[in-house]
Amino acid sequence: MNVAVLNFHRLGGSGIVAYEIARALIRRGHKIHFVGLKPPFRNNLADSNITFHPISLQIYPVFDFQPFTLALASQLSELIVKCNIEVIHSHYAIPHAVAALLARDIAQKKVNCITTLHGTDITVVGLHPSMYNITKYSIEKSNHVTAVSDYLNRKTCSNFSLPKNKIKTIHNFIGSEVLYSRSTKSKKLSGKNVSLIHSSNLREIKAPLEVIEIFSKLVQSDLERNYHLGILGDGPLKDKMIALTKKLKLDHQITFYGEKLHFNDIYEKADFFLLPSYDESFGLAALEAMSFGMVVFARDVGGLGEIIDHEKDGFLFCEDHRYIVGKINDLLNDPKLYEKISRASYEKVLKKFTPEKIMNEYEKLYFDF
Ligand code: GMT
Repeated sequence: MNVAVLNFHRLGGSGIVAYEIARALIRRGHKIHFVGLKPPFRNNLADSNITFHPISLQIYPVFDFQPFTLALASQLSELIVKCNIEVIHSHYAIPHAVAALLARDIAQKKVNCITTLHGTDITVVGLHPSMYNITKYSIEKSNHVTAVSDYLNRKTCSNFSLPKNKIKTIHNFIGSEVLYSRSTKSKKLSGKNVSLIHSSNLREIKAPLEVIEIFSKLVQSDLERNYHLGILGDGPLKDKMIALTKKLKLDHQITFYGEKLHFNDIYEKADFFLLPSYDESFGLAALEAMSFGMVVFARDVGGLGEIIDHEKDGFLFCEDHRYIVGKINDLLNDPKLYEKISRASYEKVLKKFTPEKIMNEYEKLYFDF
């Protein structure tokens, strides 16, 4: 099948998921057409079954804002005809699903419009009064709508007064090239050196300042060990994080890596992952960490409980930082327990979150038209 994929090219969970779905579809013999301003962040356009179609924008002084959605819809409608597009898979309702529906109407062809909801398109953007009606419309008019967790599914149905069977939950997964290349299937603690990771877009919702506060309390709790925290990603709170790091005199123990395309070497060596987000429809960052056997501590919000079984393959916490510090110390003092949870975390990914498990569900929707 010829499948057009609309997604945000910037580093972020939805783009990563769009790209991994595309790679899995190629292995199943489909042809993928990424359509957007730039190729996806994690891209390998060397594959002859992937084509990138750039969208051009008209710069015209009358426009206060360039109408990207309209340009996308217009150029996508041409591609539907030229490339015989049978499926448009939109990641994020706004603006992608809307552009897909418009393009199909313009082209007047039979095209299966599939929309995958990732989180903030529903919990933030779509709920804003300026976008509510068009978000609801894009969901109602798509042929199939998927959400990356039951949590997001329920929330969308309730926020937009949709029937319960309108949306199908399909969890995210870890791409097989990434997953099966892991050299560590479970981790062992390495004596006095303890390494922690946080990775996000460093926005308010990810509570990245709390990551530094938790780390500081951990360092204070045992001055005998050598702790290191690695921060991956970039975003609006980075400067405040750097200032807090300096204030707490943690400069030598915290590294800001920025946005990193290749992070295997860092993740392979890390023991714990911190994700104190205030909301997280799924938490792909946590799943990626688990696929390296890291022990994840995540706030008990959103869809994180659909990934982590508390105290079995990771930890879900509420407000109290003392809980995290206490639990990390317990695990450091009991390396066998640490290893058990680390192994369980990797095995959970293998058992539930591989393309082999998830992709059949997407493919069924592609053919159901
Ligand atoms: O986490 C973000 O803010 C980025 C956002 C995105 O669209 O890239 O992530 C959302 O989609 C990811 C992939 O499905 C999920 O793993 C994240 O939980 C979700 N973010 C939020 O719900 C805040």
